[in-house]
Amino acid sequence: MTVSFNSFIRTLAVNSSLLRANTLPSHPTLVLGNESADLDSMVSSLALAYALSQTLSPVIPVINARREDLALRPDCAQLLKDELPALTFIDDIDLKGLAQRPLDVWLVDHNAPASRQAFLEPLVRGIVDHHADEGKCPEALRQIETVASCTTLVAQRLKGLVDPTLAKLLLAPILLDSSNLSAAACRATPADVACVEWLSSLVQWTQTEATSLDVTTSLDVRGPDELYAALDKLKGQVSHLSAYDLLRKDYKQWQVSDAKGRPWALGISSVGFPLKKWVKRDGLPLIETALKKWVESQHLDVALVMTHGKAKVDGVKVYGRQLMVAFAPQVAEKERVVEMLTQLDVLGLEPLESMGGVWAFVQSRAESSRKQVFPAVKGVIECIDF
Ligand SMILES: [Mn+2]
Repeated sequence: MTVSFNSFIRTLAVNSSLLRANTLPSHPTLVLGNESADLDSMVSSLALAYALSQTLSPVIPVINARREDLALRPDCAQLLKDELPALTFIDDIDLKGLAQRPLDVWLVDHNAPASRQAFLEPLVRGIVDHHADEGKCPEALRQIETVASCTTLVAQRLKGLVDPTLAKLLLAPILLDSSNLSAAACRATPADVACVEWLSSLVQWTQTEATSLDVTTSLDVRGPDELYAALDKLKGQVSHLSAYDLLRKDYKQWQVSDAKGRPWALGISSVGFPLKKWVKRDGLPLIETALKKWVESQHLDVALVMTHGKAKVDGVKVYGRQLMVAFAPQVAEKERVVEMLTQLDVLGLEPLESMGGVWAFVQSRAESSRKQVFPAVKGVIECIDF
């Protein structure tokens, strides 16, 4: 007998509160998204937990960010507002404590546990992801395919189970991650396109035109184009965030070993704000201070900040990317690492500024997101032998 999405959410609310209280009696399966906890990660973990709950119980999605950080992600808060009470965030639970008891883990939207969650590795039973395979957890069932949105892979597992509510949840990250299937963004694959077509036909779209204010508060829209526009607007509401919050809003961290076996803590923040606009707002010295504080608070060796967005070039709005690089004070040969980064084809770096140990570049390969940039930077660190 199939479990409806509605009844899954009701059961989940109960199981989540038992998990939070550490009183869940049986052997649970946790479905963990990645630590940037963007819309793709949040929807993928919820929807994969629903798919798995057809055969396993209890299955509980875990949002890999702190509950208070949801305020940094207005698109997620809005789309998932009805499901929110049933959701578990990483700071709601004692993951290390849970890992001491019978526990199965599925990773979604990443394929290797975050460096601070490496203790989960032996517990990972399955992986559904769209990032470059890091080769961890070889025993796990794995589905790693290059699609715009991990949600596409999860949706494919839900054929016959998608009601209008779930269809809209699934559609949202696929539209965001593919820039509404735009050809210029070069992200959508035939699988994403097919998924959007299928899911759009299942959503109950509204018939009446809403004001733009209504749209961002209710997401009650007439079709996928309006849904994309509303989500993109919500996602872009970052101008109220401090420089420090911009660095932590969409962040991932890894541990990479160099050629001499020394571990490097590498963090990459993605900031949906062109550097020019950011510098105009805060000034470069303030951004650099925030970045240094960030390096210190996360105990990083290297921090990369990928800024991106549309900015006016000769009166025309053009999408572009920039990259900032900062190091912990004790890192030797910072200049040499920067030089190696500038030689990466995937980045195409053109120098902008360098002052006070922070380097800024235009990233001329604007199509390269963190998905492409992380493996390339990892390759640089793996070569370091000084
Ligand atoms: Mn993703």
